[in-house]
Amino acid sequence: METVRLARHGEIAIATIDNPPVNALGQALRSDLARAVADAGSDPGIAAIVIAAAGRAFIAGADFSEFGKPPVAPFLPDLLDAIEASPKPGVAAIQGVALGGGLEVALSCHGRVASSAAMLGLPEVKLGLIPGAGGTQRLPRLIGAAKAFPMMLSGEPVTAGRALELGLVDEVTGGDVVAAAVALARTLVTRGAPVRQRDATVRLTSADRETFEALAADATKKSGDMPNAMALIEAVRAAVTLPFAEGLAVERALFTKLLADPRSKALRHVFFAEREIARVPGIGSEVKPRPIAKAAVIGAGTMGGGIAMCFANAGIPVTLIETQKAQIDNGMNRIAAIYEMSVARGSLTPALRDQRLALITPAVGIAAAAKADIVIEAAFEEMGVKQQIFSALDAIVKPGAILASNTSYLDIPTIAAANTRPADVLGMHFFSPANVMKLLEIVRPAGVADDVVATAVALGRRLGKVPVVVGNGFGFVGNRMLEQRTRAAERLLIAGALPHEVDGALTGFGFKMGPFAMSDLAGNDIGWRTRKSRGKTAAVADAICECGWFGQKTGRGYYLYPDGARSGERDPEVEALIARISAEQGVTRRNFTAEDILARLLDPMVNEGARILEEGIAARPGDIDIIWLNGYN
Ligand code: 3H9
Repeated sequence: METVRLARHGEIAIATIDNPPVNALGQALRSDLARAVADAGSDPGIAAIVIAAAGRAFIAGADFSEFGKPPVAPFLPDLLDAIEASPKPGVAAIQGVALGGGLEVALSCHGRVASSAAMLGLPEVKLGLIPGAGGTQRLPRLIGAAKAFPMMLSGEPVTAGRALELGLVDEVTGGDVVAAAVALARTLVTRGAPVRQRDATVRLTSADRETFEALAADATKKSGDMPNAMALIEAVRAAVTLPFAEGLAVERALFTKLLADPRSKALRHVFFAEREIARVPGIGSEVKPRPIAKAAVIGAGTMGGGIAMCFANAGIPVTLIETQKAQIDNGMNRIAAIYEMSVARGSLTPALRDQRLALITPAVGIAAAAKADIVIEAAFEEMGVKQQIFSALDAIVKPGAILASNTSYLDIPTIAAANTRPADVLGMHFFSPANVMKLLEIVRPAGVADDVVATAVALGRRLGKVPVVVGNGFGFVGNRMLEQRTRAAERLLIAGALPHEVDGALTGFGFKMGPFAMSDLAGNDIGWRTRKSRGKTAAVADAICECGWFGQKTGRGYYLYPDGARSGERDPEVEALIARISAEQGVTRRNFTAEDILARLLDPMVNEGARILEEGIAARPGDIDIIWLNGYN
């Protein structure tokens, strides 16, 4: 057998799973495990079987890469039936994570021992699914539906200690988990016929059922639009009301249906894309990042301040640089106010606030960047300003220091040309608010050294970001696609739609915000300034800015924000202004359905994404998805 080693410890068989990297239950493993169970079952010298595993995971669950392909026997539910039905007790020796199908294997055993570092969970909901190999039926029988349901609904794994409290495992050990499992197996042998989860009904009391129904009602209120949450309720209800075999059939039907749901397919695609972005084409593990002990950020505006906070939050000392004392004071006050808000909310302790603030050194003048291992420029979005800074840095920073620009659109090689060390220059594009948003586009121009890119990626992770390496080109990936949507949204207004209709279509689709609410939040003047610098116009957007309606900060933009409101109200004046512009352009306004609006907003983005791939600005389609998930919600 390739994925399971069978050994003996006296009358106890030990089947050790070894299917790197995470012992996922692919066809080969299912087949080998089925054979190991059958061999142990038919061997008269064997009294019990311990299922153990090598590596960092006990079993990470079903093998995702098989989902969507025609299933090949042996099927996991059948294998678990065989383990459970065996007249010889089976004991799981859980040394690492037991997730999804992995925990379901353990649940089909007659006893479970976990090492103290193990984590156990049924995370299927996070993939738009529910457990599909008996988890929804066996877990409620083992620990009660009132405890099993929330565990499956959150999908969060529990520690071994918590698992013991829940009754999910029989024993937790800080020592040799296989030896402890062998000892438990011997005890179970002396007790006679093993207790099977399918027959266990002692926990399924009417009180348990009532608590579960109350939790289910609450979940329906909160997640009624989530098909997996609703399916989970149905499956657990089957566990507490139907015989085991019927409950299993209900679970199977629901699981199969969810597997084909596009939302689940998308979540699985994201799982792999998240791991794929760690692999930067052309940069292998032999490329070592440069050490980063000190940083400098140039520009203490909203972006620069947010970036400095990222460093402080990660425990890296950072010098925040401005040209004038008044500007740096403003910047530091803004940072202090943001930390203060976190303290008031209870998400940050005063001690941690002080520690973080102490890591940010305010300074006036670029010479303060001299000792930094990395300098991130977050100054005004103008090529001349950026070139001046990069030219000045040349004479100041130490050899090997990395020079990054936080530009959202500008050409990195043109910025780097102001400097004699272009191999050390790249883009590090943070998203606003920089201390919150996870996305970090790392812009890799031709000519930058590989170890500089590797350093930026490693640093991005240290800062708690999701770093995605992209090529150089106007707006890189995220903003380049966003620009297509922005233009389409403006065209929709002139053609007949209103701001709330456009925003509503996008939020209905699943975005957290529509383009006009987002522009009002960020400040409409930002786009206005960019358009002017590029000699571009947008009739409605320009007219709104000409009125001084810059968005939330001025109390009105595309919407009205009376008394500092955070969400906008329709503004009849804006709607009249839009109608006037349509008339001026000779456009007869018409109605749009939400579907029409979506197509007009999203199709140009999809096309732009395809062009981005074609030009090699993004390495893989999944990279674009990760950018949109983490940068634009
Ligand atoms: C399920 O079980 C359904 C059943 O109820 C019913 C069935 C009928 N399959 O994350 P990492 C790969 S649903 C295939 O970087 P870590 C991963 O792509 C399943 N591959 O390591 C990566 O590959 P690469 C429920 C998988 O140490 C490598 O393993 N289970 C799977 O940070 C290392 O992964 C889950 O949802 C898989 N199931 O974290 C658990 N899992 O190196 C999902 C991982 O080529 N997995 N890979 O990029 C995890 O949460 C984490 O991977 C884990 C390890 C905690 C296990």
